[in-house]
Amino acid sequence: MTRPTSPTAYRTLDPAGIRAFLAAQPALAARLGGRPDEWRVREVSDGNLNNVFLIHGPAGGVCFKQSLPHVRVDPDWKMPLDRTAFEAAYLRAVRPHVGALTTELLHFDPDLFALVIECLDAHVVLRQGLMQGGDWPEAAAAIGRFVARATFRTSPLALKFEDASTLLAPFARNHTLTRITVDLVLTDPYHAHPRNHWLSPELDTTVAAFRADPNVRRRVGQMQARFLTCQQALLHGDLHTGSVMVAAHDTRVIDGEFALPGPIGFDCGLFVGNLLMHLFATPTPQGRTRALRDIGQFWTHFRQDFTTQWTDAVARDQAGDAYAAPLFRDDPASLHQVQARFLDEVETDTIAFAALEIIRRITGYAHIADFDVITDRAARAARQQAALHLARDLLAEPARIPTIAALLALAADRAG
Ligand code: SR1
Ligand code: MG
Repeated sequence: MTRPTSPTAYRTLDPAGIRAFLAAQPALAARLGGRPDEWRVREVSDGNLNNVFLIHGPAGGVCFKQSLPHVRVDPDWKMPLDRTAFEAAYLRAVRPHVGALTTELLHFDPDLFALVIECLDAHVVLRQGLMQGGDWPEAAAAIGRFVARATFRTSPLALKFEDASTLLAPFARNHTLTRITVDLVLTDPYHAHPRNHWLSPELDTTVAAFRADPNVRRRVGQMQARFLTCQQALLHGDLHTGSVMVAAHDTRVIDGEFALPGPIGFDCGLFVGNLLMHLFATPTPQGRTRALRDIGQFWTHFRQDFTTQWTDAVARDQAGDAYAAPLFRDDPASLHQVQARFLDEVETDTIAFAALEIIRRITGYAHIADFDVITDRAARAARQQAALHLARDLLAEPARIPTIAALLALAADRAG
């Protein structure tokens, strides 16, 4: 997957280079139509890591994404190029199971580390849409189904262990981006680190308090171990609301470059954590009602879909080596019980990883834009503080908030 590149093969393509690159691929050129000099190439890079361009011709459009030898927003932070190779591999692995809940991979060039995917012209990034007050009532349920299918179908619940191991092993070598997650999400916010920063001094005491809390530290350590040792399925690895594109009746998960084997609750927790931050950031009661609705919808549909797939796989004798079909196909009560236990554990992980995501997005390296809609600086700090207090409680007192239902009740109360 990450075969060595000759030192001269890679170059960062500019718009002219992208046009020539696409023109050399007959299928892509046909998709765009017309002549290369008629194609419009527009840069839309807004993530932290890569260059992204949209290219339109008379017949259609494509999206071109290329790794840079550094973090896009910090050229001094050097980085290997292989992340787009992992994104291409993730799309190949999950697209057969999730269909149009993600994008079609049109081309991958392993020398340029360039990926071409379908262009989603009718869509907006969910985070941006939510910040502008938009509502996509079907999106959270669709993401629940996406996570259920992408994880169930890549786990030993659905696969023979040999197949699961063969599928997951290459992703365990996604070292560069997993290192980012280990440092930026799971470790740095809990000690003094030069990459950490936060909006205002009002948050200083809150940060000092959760760092000093042994209950928080113990739980964070436990989630670090869970992330690194519990390889339940292939994860997206960075499933925040900026990794989702939405149209009225169409929802797509993008940006699978952080893919790795891990605990299913990590993907769930990142999505729930980002919806919780939107809940605290959104200025209107309607926005808060929708954020709570979306968290509930996501969780309900994830759990339902995961259970349905599992039950069907056992009934059709197509289950994997974990909870093998011969043990459960004639014992629906036991199957129901083990499914409930498995998903309760995912729920516990989801709540803890949601808390970690909130803390790192407010006090770590990579912040999110959601809070920017609050123009009054003191009010913004107060909303961030409320989100941090919730996250602290989720980590320090897990027995008090054991379910998504309990989390929704508490979050509704705290967000007002
Ligand atoms: C240096 S990368 C920082 C963050 O951006 C990505 O989207 C991931 O969320 C990562 O943690
Ligand atoms: Mg991304």
